[in-house]
Amino acid sequence: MDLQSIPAIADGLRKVENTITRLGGSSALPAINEAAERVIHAGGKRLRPALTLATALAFGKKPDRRVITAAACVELIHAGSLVHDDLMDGATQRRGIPTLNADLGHSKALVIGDFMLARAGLAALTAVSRPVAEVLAATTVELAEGQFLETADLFNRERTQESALRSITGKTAALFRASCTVAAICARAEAQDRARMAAYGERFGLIFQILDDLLDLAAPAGSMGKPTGHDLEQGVYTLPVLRTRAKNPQLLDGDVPAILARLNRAEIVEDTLAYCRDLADQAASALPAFREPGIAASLRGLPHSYIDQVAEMTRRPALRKAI
Ligand code: GRG
Repeated sequence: MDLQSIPAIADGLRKVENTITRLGGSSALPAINEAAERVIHAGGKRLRPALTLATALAFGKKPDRRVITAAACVELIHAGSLVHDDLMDGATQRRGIPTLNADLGHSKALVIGDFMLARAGLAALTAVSRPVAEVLAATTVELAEGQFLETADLFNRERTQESALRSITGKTAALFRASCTVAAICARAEAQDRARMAAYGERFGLIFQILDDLLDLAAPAGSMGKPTGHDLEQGVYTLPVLRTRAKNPQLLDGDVPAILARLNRAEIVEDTLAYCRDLADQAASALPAFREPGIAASLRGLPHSYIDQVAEMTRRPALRKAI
């Protein structure tokens, strides 16, 4: 399922793109604009702003300037957090081009990530609404906390599943949740429906991160642009690994090749996909009764469709595409 194949979403995303470009290029300092624009234009699936647009449309709200700006702010926060993430990981490539830290050094990358996050906050406050700005500010806090929890647990063989879940809820699912919530606010949805959309977005975000973690272990070698077991190498013991460790307490003993040799690829794929399918059922049943049944059906099917796509990727490497 591809949200971007829905004409109203494709049209909205073109406007979102213009707004992100304008915001990313709005510094008084040309060097900041150049760096921010490079990150923004390097690509990315634009899944989060597509979710914002889909949610607004599902509530019968046309994507007006506020909705478009809210969607652009969500993507700008995502992009800024990726700049910080690359910095923390010492990553040299993202979206097929050198990372800012590799190109400009640690300090400049740090403040350009800060600029993107702060610029999104300012735009949300001045061009959307105070409630949307509050949601995005609270989400940025959660992103930092989620990432902190992951950092605090690096190489911790006693890491619990609860701790991993809490971390990914903050570092990834919170922004998916916000992508949906800001649209529900713009559409003046009832509080109950906002909460339902938030639950949907959070579950979808968890699925998205858990499958990202699974692909790190189970995608065919060379298909992800990084070596198999990169997270393990970095000391991040992800939920799929921790669920496997529950059945095999010695799993994390020894070095990364030993751990990978102990992992039964078929078993971890099957277990993780089943776990995600349960979350996808929860996401679908959280959805409110919408005014636009077509978009509602797309939202309902989206998490399962993404799971199917990843299941296919674990079998065949060439299938990664925009959803
Ligand atoms: C202070 C806001 C703030 C951030 C600092 C570094 C950090 C804390 C948070 C980052 C958390 C992080 C990197 C989460 C990963 C989320 C994820 C799965 C990213 C990949 O998303 P895609 O596949 O990327 O949608 P594209 O490139 O398609 O946009």
